[in-house]
Amino acid sequence: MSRRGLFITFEGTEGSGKTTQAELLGGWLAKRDPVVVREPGGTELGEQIRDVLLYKGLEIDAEAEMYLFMASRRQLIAEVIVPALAAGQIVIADRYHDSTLAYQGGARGLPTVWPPTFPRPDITYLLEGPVETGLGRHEEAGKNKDRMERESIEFHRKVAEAYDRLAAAEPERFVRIDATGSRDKIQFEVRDRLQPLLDGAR
Ligand code: T5A
Repeated sequence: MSRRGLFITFEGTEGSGKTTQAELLGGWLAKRDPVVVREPGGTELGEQIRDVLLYKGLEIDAEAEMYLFMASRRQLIAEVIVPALAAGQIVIADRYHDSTLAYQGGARGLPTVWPPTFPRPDITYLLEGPVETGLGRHEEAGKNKDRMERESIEFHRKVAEAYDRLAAAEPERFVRIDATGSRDKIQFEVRDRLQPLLDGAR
């Protein structure tokens, strides 16, 4: 299948500002009718899996957890991402497979792979900063902790270290951004780094 769209993903630890930036970018690109999705979720099945993974208070085996995140992703790919890219649309994803590589691979220590049927993003923004800052933002906003956010600070540090390794291994895809800057400053950088790809996609 030929791909004509542009696939943009946002990654980072808890509260690093992915949702904020994905939404701001979606607004900026509104004239191009981008598709903005979040993970886990984004489809009926995915939203139900999200609920099971984050909010049901279930004990979930680490490998079962990984397959649930990936099942949600596969449904999103089949229902939304591949059709949108094939139609030439821009897809903006708030988390994608790098999250599984960082959380289930890096922090839980599971062996992970990139399934060949999962499209590779054209560009991945990694929002980087102290894990305490992101967790602190959630506390300030009064967000109820989900199952993953209740993990230890060491767990979240391992996630950050895994992201660091992923970005170092693929510098042509990853754009590292200091997540401690203001929302506007980060968004400016996001747009600036995207412009060459947008020019190329015209
Ligand atoms: N997970 C997910 C896995 O383990 N494996 C996987 O494969 C996948 C896909 C998802 C959880 O599942 C895990 C990772 C997660 O633990 P979620 O609720 O979707 O759960 O959690 P997150 O994706 O981490 O989303 P968060 O809401 O936690 O954080 P964001 O999206 O990074 O941050 P955002 O934009 O919501 O901002 C957080 C707060 O900070 C403020 C915002 O207003 C908000 O209050 N903020 C800023 N404040 C100051 N300066 C800035 N620059 C700010 N930007 C945002």
